[in-house]
Amino acid sequence: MEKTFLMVKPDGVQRGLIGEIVNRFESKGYQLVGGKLMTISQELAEQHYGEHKERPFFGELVDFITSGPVFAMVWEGENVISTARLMMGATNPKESAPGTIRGDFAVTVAKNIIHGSDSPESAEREIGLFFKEEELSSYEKAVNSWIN
Ligand code: DAT
Ligand code: MG
Repeated sequence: MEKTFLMVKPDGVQRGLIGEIVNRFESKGYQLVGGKLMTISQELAEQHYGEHKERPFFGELVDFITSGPVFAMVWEGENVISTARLMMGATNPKESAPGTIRGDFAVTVAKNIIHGSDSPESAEREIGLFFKEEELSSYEKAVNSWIN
């Protein structure tokens, strides 16, 4: 089953949005297979956001993502990578539709509440950066036959 890496950023944790965000993915019908509150090191931040290292906002982005605890998660389900991106909304909250996480809870691009992998390759890479294999649970829920 497809898996993605999602993370409530430090602004989302400070604003008390972990439960709201977990609830959206649970209610949708996706399954949580890993989760932890953690503080990201400078090194992990630079690896995670490596694709942006030449961008002018890179320093600010690394400072922000290391500024407080994040809630890192792995979610599983059919088409979860691209559907989670839809549920998050556009990167810039000025363009995120109401009803999406960023559309409902964020105002500026630098503090946009949530991260989500953007492709199967980045999902695999990011899950590997944040989680050891033994930190992920594989389990069946009886309700799955009513979702898939
Ligand atoms: P996404 O998080 O939607 O995958 P991204 O990978 O393009 O977006 O950028 C990573 C993060 O960097 C994004 O969530 C917020 C920050 N960011 C992007 N563009 C920015 C900008 N122009 N100014 C400040 N921060 C920006
Ligand atoms: Mg991205």
